[in-house]
Amino acid sequence: MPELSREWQIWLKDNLQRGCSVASMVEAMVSAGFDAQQASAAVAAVSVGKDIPLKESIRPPVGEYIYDDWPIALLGNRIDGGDGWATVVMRCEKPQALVLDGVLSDNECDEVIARAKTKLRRSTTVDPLSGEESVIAQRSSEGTFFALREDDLIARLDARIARLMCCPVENGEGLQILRYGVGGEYRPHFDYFPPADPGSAKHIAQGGQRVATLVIYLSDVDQGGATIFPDVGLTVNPRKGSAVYFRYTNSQGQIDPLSLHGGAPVEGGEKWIMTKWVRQRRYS
Ligand code: PD2
Ligand code: ZN
Repeated sequence: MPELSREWQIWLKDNLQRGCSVASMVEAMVSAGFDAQQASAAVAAVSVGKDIPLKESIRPPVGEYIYDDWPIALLGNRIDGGDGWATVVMRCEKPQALVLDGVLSDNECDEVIARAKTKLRRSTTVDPLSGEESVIAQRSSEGTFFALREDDLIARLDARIARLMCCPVENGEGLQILRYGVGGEYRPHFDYFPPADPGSAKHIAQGGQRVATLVIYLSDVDQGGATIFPDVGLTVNPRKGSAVYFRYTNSQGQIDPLSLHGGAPVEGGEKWIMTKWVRQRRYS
């Protein structure tokens, strides 16, 4: 039985669910560099519901990742956002994660939602093979992006977030806004581009690997919708104006397998978030 990375396993399951033919999937795997026999065996196994062992070299074993000192300007339990302070209410060392209160005011949350509402589209994820954005069941939300410093409000938020995350504004991608209705979720995934995936190269070419994420909650959620880190049993409940920060690429370029995370299904009400991803180098 061939060994496959987590990303390839997800890709196989999603494509089977979408009704792709076995032949087209084998062909895609072969053009990504797999041996034809191995590709056929993998597609055949997944199509009859068999588990394929995970390839350890692609999902690095826990313990190898070296945690840098916190690259965040913590002053006691607070971080300076330039135009206000955020409070650290939870800190996790492995993976490096912080829960922050007071990142956005209620008015700012409402204003961002109002601006995003008119341009929502079904969310996409990066196809591990081609690197193209595609709609998959893995991610059932609607979303939109704001260009860096798109308007005065967004520029103020980009600047505050960069200060909180301790990185240049230009290393950040444009803010992404997501809305999940009841049942909406984002199944566990990594925010970094898996280095072994053929589709990652074109994303890493601009600005390098993703280093850290800040998920800001723009709304309270009546029930469900937590951000979860399943490998370490961490659950962060959404609260309007608060955020969860996590870091998964260290100064040596290693990636942290414990940063696996997801958005649990919303069970009541709706969930709005704003996400900032930061790269190793200037991105925009
Ligand atoms: O909605 C979330 O809580 C969530 C969970 C995991 C968002 C993201 N990842 C993301 O935007 O990357
Ligand atoms: Zn994520």
